Amino acid sequence: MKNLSTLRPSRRRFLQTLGAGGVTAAALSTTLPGMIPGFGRGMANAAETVGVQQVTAAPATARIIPGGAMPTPVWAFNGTVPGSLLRVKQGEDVHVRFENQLAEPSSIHWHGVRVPNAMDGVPGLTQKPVAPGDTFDYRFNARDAGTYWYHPHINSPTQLARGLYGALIVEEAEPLSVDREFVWLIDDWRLGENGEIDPVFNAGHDVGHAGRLGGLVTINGVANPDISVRPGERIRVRMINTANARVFAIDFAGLAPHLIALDGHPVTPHVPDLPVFLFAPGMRADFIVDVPPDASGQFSLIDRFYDGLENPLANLRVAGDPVRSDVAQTSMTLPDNPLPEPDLQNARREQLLYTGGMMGGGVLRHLVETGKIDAGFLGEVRGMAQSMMGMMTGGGIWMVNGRDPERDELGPLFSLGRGESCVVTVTNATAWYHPIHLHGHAFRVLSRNGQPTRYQEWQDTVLLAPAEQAEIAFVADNPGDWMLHCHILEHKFGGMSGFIRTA
Ligand SMILES: [Cu+2]
Repeated sequence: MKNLSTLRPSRRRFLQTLGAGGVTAAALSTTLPGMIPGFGRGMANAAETVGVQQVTAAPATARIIPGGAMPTPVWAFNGTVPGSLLRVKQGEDVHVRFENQLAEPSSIHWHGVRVPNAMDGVPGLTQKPVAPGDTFDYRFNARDAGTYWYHPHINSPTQLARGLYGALIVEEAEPLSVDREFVWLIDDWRLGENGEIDPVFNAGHDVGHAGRLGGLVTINGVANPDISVRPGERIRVRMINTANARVFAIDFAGLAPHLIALDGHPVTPHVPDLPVFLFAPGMRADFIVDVPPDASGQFSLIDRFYDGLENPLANLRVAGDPVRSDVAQTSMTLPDNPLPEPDLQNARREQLLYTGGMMGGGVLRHLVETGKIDAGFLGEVRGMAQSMMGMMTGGGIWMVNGRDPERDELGPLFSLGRGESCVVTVTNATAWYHPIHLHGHAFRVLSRNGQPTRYQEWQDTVLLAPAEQAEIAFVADNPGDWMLHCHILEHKFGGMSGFIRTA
């Protein structure tokens, strides 16, 4: 296979893409029952959660190779990729009994959900690993509505790449009025010659470049599915990027959907003004797609992140009688979640500086020369980096404030008082994209490259382009130790890791 991870992303389409509140366009799909064999896999058991929900991780097979030539051995939650769709109502108590039938330790992390610390699923930080044959009960209240997901948080580059992920949907008390709803888990698979999942994980080249990119993109385990839609239909599409490393630049084929939520939380509904929507690992995006009442033919959604290496995502085939004669006019505005508003005047200020990887030196130099990185802070970081040199144990491809938090055992990146507001300046002084994910909280993205964001969106995973700097703000209202790491899993492995401590 070509070495995809050395390629540079398309610049012309989204050079400043992340600028004002995100990007995009939109949309999505799912399918009518039975229309695409297997397309609904993993969605079949989407029943309301009642009592204890069992989620078991175990080896399985999945037909992800186009044409159904042969089943691929995978690891799966409840036997399917994606795993069972968990759907609850906002405010509901969730109780999941996780059983590990793998041959190695595992866990479940509830990505984006503001759970109690002991339920966060991070072995070594919030719980013991769940050993083979053991169970662990996860209990939390689903206080925020939105689109979330679950996956292991140990040996993640391997366990996610092998298929361990599923969606958690928390419904609003009053769901939006739409004709249908799709839940799309978008993945990227690196397969070997015989269709097996390439068993080499954390390869040095992947760690230092763009991560483990694959050559087969699927939605809900199906490559480029055909999905039937009707003229005039209004569809809510909940998208989740479950890939280890692939950032998608989604071209919505002129559908111009409205973005209504990011990382589960409502944003002012708007049609993103860039030609593609940048969608990084760990992120979620909810769109309202209105199929034009006079549409015919098909809308082919395409990933355009790399020029010349486009990935087909899905074909929305228009068929049937129009649902309505004009575009639906019902509200697209979601009710706010009960998130604490940071006090920006009195907030503690922290900095996170990401460096390293291939070709990062020039970016760091540029940011220093242009004053984006404070000289005093850089001095502290350099001192720390030097004191680290003797301790390096093979990681340290990437650094966070001069540290390798994945290995250095120097404790939290920073600590906060309970209820304290914090503004963090996050600087990507590398030549690569990084989606930075904070556990247990949502933060507002206040600015990018010094410019206020248009929508001040709440996120738990903020994508930073090379040389980009963002300010995020949150209230440390959830006590415990919380991971703060790059969601390109090979980057985390290589040092883009760490945690913060809330008293
Ligand atoms: Cu990264």
